[in-house]
Amino acid sequence: MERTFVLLKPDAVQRGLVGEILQRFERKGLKIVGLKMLQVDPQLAQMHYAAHRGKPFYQRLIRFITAGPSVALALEGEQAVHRVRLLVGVTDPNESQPGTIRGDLSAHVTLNLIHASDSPETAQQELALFFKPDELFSYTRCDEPWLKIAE
Ligand code: 3AN
Repeated sequence: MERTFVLLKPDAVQRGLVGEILQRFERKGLKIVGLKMLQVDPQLAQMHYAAHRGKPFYQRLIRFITAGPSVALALEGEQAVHRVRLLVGVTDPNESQPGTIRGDLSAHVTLNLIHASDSPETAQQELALFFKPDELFSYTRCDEPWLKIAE
């Protein structure tokens, strides 16, 4: 089992899309193991987007991510990082496929609703950045026997 980090960005909250996006993950069988609303402050934003520092879009990204409340999510499942990225869709709004969250619901490269970790290593770092250990949960979902056949 793998865990991944997802941030529903301020545009997802403002546009009333939190429930719709959560539902897509839940229906796919990904287990919510952490969930909280927070306002990302500039310091957290800079840590989260450290890889993009110096890029032309960096300041806009920091302004946007700190502009209102966000919802942080920890999701668990087999190959959770990869499967969540598939459900999210690619960054470029002109390339994100219909059926994906970005393909169906967003139209802009900055206002793109959602962040999802891009590797298991990044996921661990991002989960540690946004969640304290006691904010993450381990439990069995009652539909688990109906999501996977024991080998
Ligand atoms: P993703 O969120 O799809 O993993 P990253 O990690 O490459 O994409 O970029 C993080 C965020 O930076 C994106 N979600 C997007 O908002 C912004 N971004 C990335 N590339 C560009 C770009 N070429 N122009 C404007 N904003 C960008």
